[in-house]
Amino acid sequence: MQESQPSPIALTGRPVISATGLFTPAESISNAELVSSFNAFADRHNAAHAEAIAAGEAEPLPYSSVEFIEKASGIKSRHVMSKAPILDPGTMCPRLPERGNDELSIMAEIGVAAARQALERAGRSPQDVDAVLCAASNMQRAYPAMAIEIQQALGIDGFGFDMNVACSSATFGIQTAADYIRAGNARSVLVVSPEITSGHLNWRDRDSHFIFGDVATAVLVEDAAIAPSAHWDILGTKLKTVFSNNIRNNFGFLNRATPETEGTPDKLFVQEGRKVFKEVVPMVAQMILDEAKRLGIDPQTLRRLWLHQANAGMNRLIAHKVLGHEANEDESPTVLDTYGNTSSAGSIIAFHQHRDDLAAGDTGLICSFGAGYSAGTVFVRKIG
Ligand code: CO8
Repeated sequence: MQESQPSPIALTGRPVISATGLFTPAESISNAELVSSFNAFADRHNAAHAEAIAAGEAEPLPYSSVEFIEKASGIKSRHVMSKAPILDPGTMCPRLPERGNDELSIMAEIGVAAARQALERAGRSPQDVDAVLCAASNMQRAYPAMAIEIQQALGIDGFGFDMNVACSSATFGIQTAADYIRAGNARSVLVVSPEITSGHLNWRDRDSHFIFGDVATAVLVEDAAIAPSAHWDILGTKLKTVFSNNIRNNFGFLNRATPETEGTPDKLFVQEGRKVFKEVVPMVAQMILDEAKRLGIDPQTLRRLWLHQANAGMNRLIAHKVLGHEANEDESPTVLDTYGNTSSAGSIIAFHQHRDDLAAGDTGLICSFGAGYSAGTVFVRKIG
């Protein structure tokens, strides 16, 4: 007699967020530590160029300030993967020891840690997952894809690929995963965002040295039919890109550092922060309002906004335009103070840490914005 096979679950094609995961590096740098290191570097630089400065041929480097950083950005501290070399005024960048090809890469390692937590929280085993998207601002190598290494480390049978849409990588990843579910091409997709931003930040640039921090997040997007009973329905996703040079990093395989170009600032993160602020706020607020209208959601009824964490002032303005009043910390929580800007991971950290108190039926918005320009919205509703 033949053994009976378990009957396959009928899929719904409705994507939901089953769980999220977070990896936070153990080390962190306070504004005071950061500014002290920068100012020591400025002293060294100014001493080395004292003659040119005295002759009026060069400008001295001004000091950075703790007060400015907190007031301009809302950031008080950031986590990093390699603290001592970043703070050493003679180094001022992370030193991450090279690993052999048979060892797990550092980006994959922190991605796996976040992914394992998401799987655990969903009560899911890696064997249930069909795909891994590694969605982040910069990959540590060209290939093989970080996503495939994460897939291998977790023991997932399926497929994976990398995607980079700067700070919007995670929301673009969530929509891509949701589309696989909607099309019936996957039942369970991990969107992993390991962000080692400390490697592409110019720690010698006073205008931006305070902005970024390291972290990894993971979002498990699944068909509602197999999701745990407590989950978040994805009501709608929307993506937008508009080309801008105001946030740029020219590092790439076609312009490898030579002795002449070594350390040139354009091979690291550069931005026109003021322009970004002015141009992105209205673009994102309008995008949220348009998408809410399309979905038939009154934006003023949104229970919580988990916004991209780049600047506390930007979030205040966007939240005000969306909700119609000044948002409090409960309506638009910030993780900027302790994490800094973690690129694509920021809105996911906020969602991960600030959602358990919401009631079933509450509707909220995960929203990212950043280089490209790029922006993504994911409207979600709590179930169970
Ligand atoms: N200490 C003291 N003073 C300072 C400092 C400092 N560290 N830095 C600047 N100042 C001074 C300036 O010299 C200037 O002085 P003055 O008026 O005399 O010329 C004054 O402060 C004002 O400077 P700004 O105009 O630059 O200051 P803002 O008030 O505009 O604040 C911010 C600067 C915080 C950068 C703000 O403009 C901002 O947050 N803008 C938006 C940034 C943003 O959202 N960027 C998106 C980046 S995320 C992304 O998509 C990138 C993805 C890639 C990730 C890679 C990671 C490395």
